[in-house]
Amino acid sequence: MARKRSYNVAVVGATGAVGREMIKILEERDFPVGRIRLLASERSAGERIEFRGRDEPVGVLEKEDFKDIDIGLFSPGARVSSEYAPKAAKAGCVVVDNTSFFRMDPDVPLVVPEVNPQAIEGFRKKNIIANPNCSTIQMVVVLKPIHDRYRIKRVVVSTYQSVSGAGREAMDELSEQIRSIFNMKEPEKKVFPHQIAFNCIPHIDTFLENGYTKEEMKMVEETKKIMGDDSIRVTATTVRVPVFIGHSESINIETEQEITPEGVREVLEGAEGVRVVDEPRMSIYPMPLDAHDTDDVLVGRIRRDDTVPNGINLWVVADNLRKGAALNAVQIAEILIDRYL
Ligand code: NAP
Ligand code: 3JM
Repeated sequence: MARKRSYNVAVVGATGAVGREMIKILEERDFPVGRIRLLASERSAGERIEFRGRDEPVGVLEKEDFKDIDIGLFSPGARVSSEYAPKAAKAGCVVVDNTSFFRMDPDVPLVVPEVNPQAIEGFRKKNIIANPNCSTIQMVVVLKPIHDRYRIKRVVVSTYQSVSGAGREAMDELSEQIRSIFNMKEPEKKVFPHQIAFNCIPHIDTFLENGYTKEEMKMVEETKKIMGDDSIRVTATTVRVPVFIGHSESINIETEQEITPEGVREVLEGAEGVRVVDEPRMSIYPMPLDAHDTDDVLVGRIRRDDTVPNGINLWVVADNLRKGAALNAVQIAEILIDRYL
């Protein structure tokens, strides 16, 4: 059978922070899109978004039957995906879903192309592939090459997550709070449980019985599934900070094998999707402002943790809307069409 040259693609949640980035990345990477279908809720019906120089209409997800769509890039929230991703999948569309809903389903692959591209093959069971959480993605891109060389036993991670991870309204909330404060007005809060401007909130997603948040447990569970190794112990603290784009992570790693900062630097310099930015004497290290609009996961502050026999500390930053969400999904779709469709 002759290989199809182009694919009809639906972007579901097209008007959101992730969806808009998805549209931009499809265009930038010249993804072989035949027809594009932009979908959102009734609220957005009639809006138009530019793709390849044309204003494309935004349609209503509920009314789409997905019969002539090959690939669906979904980011409409977990509840909406739980209902519509299986419908699209049943109609023959392969869904790459950005929400947490399917991630831990044993019949759904959870993929970061630099780490476990081979897992994509499992899409055939449900026609759904899950994109991991933004904080998990940038962490595992860095952990994988270190694990392959030194075998990781335990990871302690603390995150500094930007407001764009909570969507468009969250970005507006930070802007409006800053404006209000400078105008001596009381800042309003709708999205976050506390004022986010000039603050840090150690609370992302909801709290669980064990005292952790769901966001923290996503990092624990997803890491094991993607790395294909349940023995890696991960403990996380996830914090929202008043940054618009770019998540940062302080990562402490303990390994089986003897590990050195020089060895880690060498491993990371050869790793796909990673850029070492580490000249602290010149005040050079990764920061969210530098990660914005780039594809790489930036790593710096590589140093020994001498409180344990084999320990390393790292500082890792990436654009959460790109590698943390839309870019990772498009990279999955690229492998899908290259190897499987
Ligand atoms: P957002 O900016 O709030 O956008 C939400 C999108 O979902 C909008 O396009 C919205 O359409 C659409 N939507 C909401 N309800 C819908 C419905 N009933 N039917 C169809 N479309 C509906 O949020 P976001 O940051 O793009 O994130 C979206 C989802 O992606 C998250 O909920 C999460 O599960 C996942 N995600 C986000 C990130 C991240 O870094 N932001 C990372 C990984 C995964 P309207 O404009 O019509 O309301
Ligand atoms: C990132 O609909 C929702 O409750 C979405 C919540 C959400 C998620 C999630 O759980 O899918 C917001 C931001 C994520 C994520 O990537 O896990």
